This record gives sequence, structure tokens and C-alpha cells, in this order.
Amino acid sequence: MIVLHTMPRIGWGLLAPSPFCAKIELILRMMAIPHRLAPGLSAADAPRKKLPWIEDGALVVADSERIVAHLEATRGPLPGEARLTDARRATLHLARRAAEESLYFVIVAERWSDDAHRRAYARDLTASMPALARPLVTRMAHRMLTQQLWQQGTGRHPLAEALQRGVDDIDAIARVLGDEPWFGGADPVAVDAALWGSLANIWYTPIDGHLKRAVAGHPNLVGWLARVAERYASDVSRE
Ligand SMILES: N[C@@H](CCC(=O)N[C@@H](CS)C(=O)NCC(=O)O)C(=O)O
Repeated sequence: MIVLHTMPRIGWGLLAPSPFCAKIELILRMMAIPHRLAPGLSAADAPRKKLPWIEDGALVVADSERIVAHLEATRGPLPGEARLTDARRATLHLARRAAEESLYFVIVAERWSDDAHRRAYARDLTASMPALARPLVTRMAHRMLTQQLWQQGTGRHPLAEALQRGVDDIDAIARVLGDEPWFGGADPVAVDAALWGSLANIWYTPIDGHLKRAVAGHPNLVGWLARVAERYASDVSRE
């Protein structure tokens, strides 16, 4: 049984309020691999100091990209992978990179740079904690993420400009999906899990911001988000 160290569920129809954690729980569901969740907010014990990571028997695997590669190598890839052309596989690789190395930081900026958004997000993220700890955890997370955004570069742009970069990523990802039901075409592939982790973390959050409006402008993405949720995450509370 795989143990998935992940961020705690906070509702909203999300498997996890982290694109990378949601991606790995979703791929485990898509591959029908038995697993149990070990939720927590701290990455201090994680082998690479980031969530998610997994234990597969005695083996520890960190980083969502490495985890997917490990699952595919040990359990076999999803059937749809074999039907991808090399060109399509390359396009999906780039779309996933855009989501995880560019859009991700804009999601964080939208959540944490705007006061109203930060309050809404932090309230639900810390809801299960003792009341006294909540403001402290919120302040620490805000400080850490503000530093990360600055060091990565997204935080050096005015928020409106950063958001536009995220909107451009979303527009491009919508074009990659086109009229297909899945990013894999007729069948879902691992990139569906990765992109759902990112886009569901925009679509299902209680933040009515630029990024959600950008997703709403693409009916193909909205339909695909619902398709994934219905097939693989219908048990997750929307509260
Ligand atoms: N490249 C990593 C990124 C994981 C990541 O950024 N995780 C965030 C949560 S969304 C984290 O653990 N942040 C804690 C920290 O930076 O201390 C992956 O694909 O797993």
C-alpha cells in the first residue's frame, strides 16, 4: 500500500489545495493503485522539503514528476499513453511544464498577494487548527511564499502583470486540449492528472479572481474539469 504524504483536504471539491499533491492523489486514483493519505501542512520531514512524497514499501520517492515516473515504471502507464504520438507527448510535456513552473507561481501570487484572497484561503487552510495557531501559521506561510515568489521571479512583477502571464498560460493550455475530451485525446493520460492539479486549484477555490475568469472563458477546460471530477473525485466535498 502506497502512503501519500500530501496537504490536508480542505473541501472545495479539491483532492488537495496544492497542484502537486492533487496531481499525485489523482494519478493514484486514475491508475487504481491502493494508497492511504498521510496529510500534513509541513514539508519539514519531506525528503526534498516539498510535498508531496510517497512511501512505496521501503522505497521513498519525492517530487511529483519522479513519483509519476516511478508509478509508471512499477505499475505500468495508463493505456492512453501508448496511443500518444511523439509530437503530442512533447506538446503535453511543455503544457505541464508551463503549468508547474509558471502558472503555479501565479496561482500562489493570486492566493497570497491579495488581502481578501489571502484571508479566504488561509481561513479554510487553517480551519482544523487551534484558533491561537491560525494567525501564526498564516503569517509564516505568507512570509515564506512571498520570499519564494520573489526568488523565483513572479513576485518581482506587479500583480496585474503576473496574473496576465497566468492567463496566457491558461489560454495556451486550453488550445492544447482543443475539442478532445482528455489531454490524451480519447483517453486520459498522466498529464491530465498534472493539469487537473493546477487548473482545479484555480477553478474550485472560493477566489473569484483573474485566473478563474480566464478558465471560465474556455468552455472546453470547464467541461474537462467536470469530466475529471465526475470520473475520479466525485466523493470529495464541495463545501
Ligand atoms: N517540483 C515539486 C514541487 C512541489 C511543491 O512546490 N510543493 C509545495 C506545496 S504546493 C511545498 O511543499 N511547499 C513547501 C515549501 O516550499 O516549503 C513537485 O513536483 O512535487
